[in-house]
Amino acid sequence: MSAKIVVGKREYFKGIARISYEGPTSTNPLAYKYYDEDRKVDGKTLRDHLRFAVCYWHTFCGGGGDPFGPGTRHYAWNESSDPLQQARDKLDAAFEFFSKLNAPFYCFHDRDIAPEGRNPEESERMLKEIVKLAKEKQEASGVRLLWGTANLFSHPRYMNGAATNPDFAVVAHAAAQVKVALEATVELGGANYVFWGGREGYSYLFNTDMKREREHMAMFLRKSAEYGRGIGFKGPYLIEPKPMEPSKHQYDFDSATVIGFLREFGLEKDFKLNVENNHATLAHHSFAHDLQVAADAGMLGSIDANRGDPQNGWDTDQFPILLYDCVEAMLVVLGMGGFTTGGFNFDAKIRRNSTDLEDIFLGHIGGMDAFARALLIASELRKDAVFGRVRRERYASFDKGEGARFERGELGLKELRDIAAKAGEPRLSSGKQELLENIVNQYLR
Ligand code: XLS
Ligand code: NI
Ligand code: NI
Repeated sequence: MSAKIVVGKREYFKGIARISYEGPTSTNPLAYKYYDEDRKVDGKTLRDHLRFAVCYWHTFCGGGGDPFGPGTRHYAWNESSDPLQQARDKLDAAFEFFSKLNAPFYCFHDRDIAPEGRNPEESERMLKEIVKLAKEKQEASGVRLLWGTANLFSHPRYMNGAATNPDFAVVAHAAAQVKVALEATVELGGANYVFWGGREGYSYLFNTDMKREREHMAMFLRKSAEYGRGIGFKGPYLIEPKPMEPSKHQYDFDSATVIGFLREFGLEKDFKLNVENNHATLAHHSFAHDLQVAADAGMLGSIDANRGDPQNGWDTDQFPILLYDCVEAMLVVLGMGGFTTGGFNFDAKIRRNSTDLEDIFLGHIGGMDAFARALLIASELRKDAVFGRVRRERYASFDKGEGARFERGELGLKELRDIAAKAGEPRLSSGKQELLENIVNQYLR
């Protein structure tokens, strides 16, 4: 079902109506060219395949500030000098935006939707008030919560980490925040709960007990997971890997590191991964690589959809528009059978000099169209006889005979040596990379 448009006391996006599908030849910038939400691909609608979410932080909290200068966008919903009123206005603007864009989901940090108070009680009270209003908005619009999370990185108290802070008093504060953020997520029917540990890492090894910090992080995650289950949270907890920024050495470096960490501490049943394109590239992987690592472990929970800049070494969080990247991602997602609770969250922001109010619509339309188009292409590619066959056939020698016995663990080095001696030098077989690359390009239409 499409979202029902909800406008608060004041209409923030005047002159912008529902964004609808108009097809690839449309010249209307405020229309979808590929995201035809009811169209079915492989038995599922585009809406259910992609489960798009808008993030609160970049879209409604960020105004374009960077380390060299302040924000350039002065949004009307940020005008009130009373922080709680500002939060209410922002909520109105956010739901007007979600519903006009017709995005089925959204995501937030606790501090995006409500201000930080002078103490945990005050912060809790304000968050609860906004959650109550958000619930009404969700019901009125049909827009749902993909995931909630706690901001454990902005406040100065977290400068040495949150769960991994060397000071126990800070760890307790972080826990107080996660407790309420979990309650908010449950109250709003969130499908997942995310942990991104931006400050969980270190900058100098010789003032850091890394072993102890990682153990604290595992304990913190275990206690958080237990609490969430106790209040009825059924979805997966997701760790979002990132190698650096703001910490130099972030403990959740990449998919492989996080999977190892979860298994090391016995957390793999409750936790999966939320993989972000720009974080994968900061770890010197491709997006598809980190997705595949998570998928192979049965732990690809959700995606933060964005893109980095090939020349920059930081998280530029641009909207994903590179079709080739998106197709590779969709091949992995379709290959694992699609999402269950997860989706594509646009953890992406418009550029500092994108100052028109419509620009946040244009960014999201571009990202949604890129993934919709990629989904159609990836689905076709997966049906291409040659494209599928090459990978399968490369491993055919393990499908029967001695190869199959090796996979079953029936052959030791002694037997393998005798097999090699008998068979002689193996025939070289081509990896057929260029063939596959050319086929992919043929489908990019
Ligand atoms: C920052 C992260 C962050 C998480 C949510 O780089 O991507 O935005 O997605 O805390
Ligand atoms: Ni990021
Ligand atoms: Ni992210």
